Amino acid sequence: MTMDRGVDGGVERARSPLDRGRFLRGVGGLAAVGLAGTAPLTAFARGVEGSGSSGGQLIERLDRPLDLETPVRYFTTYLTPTDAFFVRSHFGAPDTIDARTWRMRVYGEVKSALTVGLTDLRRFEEVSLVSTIQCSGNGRAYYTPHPSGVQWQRGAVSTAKWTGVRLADVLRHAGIQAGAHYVWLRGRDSDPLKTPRFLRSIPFSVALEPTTILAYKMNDEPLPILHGQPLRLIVPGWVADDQVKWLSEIQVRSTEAPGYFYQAAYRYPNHLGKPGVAVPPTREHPLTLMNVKSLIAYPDDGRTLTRGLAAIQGVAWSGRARIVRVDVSVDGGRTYRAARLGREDTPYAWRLWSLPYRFDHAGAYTIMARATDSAGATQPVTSPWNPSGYLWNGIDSVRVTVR
Ligand SMILES: Nc1nc2c(c(=O)[nH]1)N[C@H]1C(S)=C(S)[C@@H](COP(=O)(O)O)O[C@H]1N2
Ligand SMILES: [Mo]
Repeated sequence: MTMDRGVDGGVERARSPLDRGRFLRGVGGLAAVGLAGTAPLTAFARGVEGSGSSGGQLIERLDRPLDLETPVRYFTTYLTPTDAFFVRSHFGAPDTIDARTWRMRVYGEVKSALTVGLTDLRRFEEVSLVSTIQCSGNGRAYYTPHPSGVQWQRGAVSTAKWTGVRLADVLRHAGIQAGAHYVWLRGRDSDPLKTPRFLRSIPFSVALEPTTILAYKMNDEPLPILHGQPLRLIVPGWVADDQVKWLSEIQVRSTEAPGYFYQAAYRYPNHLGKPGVAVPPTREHPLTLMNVKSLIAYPDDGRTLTRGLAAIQGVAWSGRARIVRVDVSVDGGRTYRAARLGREDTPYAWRLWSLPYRFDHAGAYTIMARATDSAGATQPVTSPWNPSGYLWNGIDSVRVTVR
C-alpha cells in the first residue's frame, strides 16, 4: 500500500490474537476465516425470469440498470445462493474491473492518505460475518398511493456470508484526525447521462464498529461483479443503500456526504404526513437501521396444496435486534400461533422459522406471518406511508387453496 503523504511507511499487521478473541466474543456467532488465495475475479451472468436464459430465476424489475428481485421461494435457506441474491444498482455495474490493478484511495481527515490494492488489504486481519441486506425500498409496491421508484415487492432482501477486513483497521492505519465525524464512500459506477455519482456516508462511530467490513468475498467466493467486485462495504443491520459496491474512494470528513444520493435520496420524514404529500429533504433524516420484518417463503402465493400436513416456512429479521418470535396465522389474522425458530441465530442475519400445519379442510386460506424483535417491535398490518416508500414491513400474507 502506498502512503500518499506522511512519513509512516510501515504496514500494520493483523491485530493480536487477544484483540481477535475479544472481537469474536463480542459479536458472537462471527467466525474469522483464514487468508485465502486470490482466485481470479470472474464476470458474472445470470438468468432472468422471462428472459429465456438458463440459470437463476430472478424477477427483473428494471433492465437498465439491472434491478433483480429474489422470488421469496428462495428464502428457505439461511444463506441465499449468490446467483439468487437480489441486485440493485443506480447506474449498472462498471464494465470491467481488473482486480490486479484496482486501487482505492483513503484520504481526508487522516494522518496519511493511502492508496490500497487488494493485496494490501489482505495484510489486515480477515473476518467473516453473515448479514442480511435489504434495500430500503423493498415493499414499496405495497404503499398507496404508489411512490415512484423501483416497484419492489418482497424480494429486495437476501443473506450472505461476507468476508473481508475491518474498515476500522484501514482507517486506523491511515491515522485518524480530530475532525473525523463521517466516512464518505464512493463507488466506481457512473452514468455519463446522470451527473451525481453514488456517494454515501456513514457516521464515524459506525465506521469504527468491528462489524463494519470491506468485503471482497461473498459466500466464500470472490465478490461477483453485480455485488460490487472487487470490494464493497458491509454494515450489518443497516439498510443496503449504504453498503456501497465497487468501492473506489473512502474519505474521512467532518460533515456528512453532499449530493443527491445522501441529501435527497434514502431519507425518511422526521414527522409522518398525509399519504401522497411530499416532504422536503430538509425535514427528513438519513435511513439507518432496518426494521422488524418477516416473509413467507412457503407456500407461495396462489399455490394449491393437497389436504394434510404442510411446512409453512420463511425468514424474519430486524436491524440490530434479535428475532424473539414469529407468529403465524392461517385464518387471515384472526388467530396466531408461534412458529419454531431456526437453529442459526446470529446478530445480523435473518432467522429461519417454520410451522408444521395440518390443513384438514379444503378451501381458501390466508396465511400471515408477524415477527417480533428483542426491542419489543412487532410488524404492523401496514407501514406508515412516506414519500419514497421506504421501510415497508407490513405483515406478509399469501393466499392458498387446499384441495
Ligand atoms: N456503488 C454502488 N453501490 C451501491 C448501489 C449503487 O447503485 N452503486 N446501490 C445500493 C443499493 S440502493 C442497494 S439496495 C444495494 C444492493 O446490493 P446488492 O446489489 O448486492 O443486492 O447496493 C447499494 N450499493
Ligand atoms: Mo436500495
